[in-house]
Amino acid sequence: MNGFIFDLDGVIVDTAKYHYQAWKQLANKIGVEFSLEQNEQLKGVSRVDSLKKILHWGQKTISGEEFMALMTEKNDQYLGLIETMNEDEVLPDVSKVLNYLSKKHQKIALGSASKNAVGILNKVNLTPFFDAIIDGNQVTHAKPDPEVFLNAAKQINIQPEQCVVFEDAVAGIQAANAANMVSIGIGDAHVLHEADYVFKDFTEMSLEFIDKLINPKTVCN
Ligand code: B16
Ligand code: MG
Repeated sequence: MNGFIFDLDGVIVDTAKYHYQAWKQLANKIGVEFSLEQNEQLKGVSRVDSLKKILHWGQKTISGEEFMALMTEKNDQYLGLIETMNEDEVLPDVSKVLNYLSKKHQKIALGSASKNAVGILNKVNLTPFFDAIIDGNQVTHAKPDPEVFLNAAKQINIQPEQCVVFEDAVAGIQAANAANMVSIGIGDAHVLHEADYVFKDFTEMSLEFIDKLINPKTVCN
């Protein structure tokens, strides 16, 4: 039996567009420009580090109190945007892969930087697939630190070397590699070149490939 650890934002659901809207509104309010390219750099980055980056880009210095208020404001805005999210927003073939792994009795975990992960998984009705959920509320060191994935492996009781990570962020791929896990990038092959394998999305991943991950000794052409 192996462990399969999924990142959430960008792998299971596309919440980047909601994070973008919420951050953009907040940044513009404090007089900072915020582009889609900058939003790309926030993928996989924690809420607190995202705000630090935005303030740095805008060369703004604020008090600790203001910082906390802005964090709350962004999250409230984000929660409003994802309120009506449902299973229609699950990315293509994610459910097919989860069903297959579950049918093959593999252990499945979530390894996300988001503090809203549990709520989102519930909204899209995927919670029952997960044997463990490690999110931003349970880690002290953000990706590229391997903590989130090592923690997930521990919870499902599978050795790190027998775990596979699906990630859309460079920092997440680096975290998986640092944890000695098989890293699978979901997205652009150039951006995610440090991953062991890269797929544009799950529609490109065959069940034969997943079989190979489940049992590396399986010969697969
Ligand atoms: P929250 P992941 C990450 O989730 C997002 O990619 C990133 O853009 C976001 O800032 C971070 O979660 C924190 O999210 O504000 O909901 O705690 O990709 O690690 O699943
Ligand atoms: Mg992600």
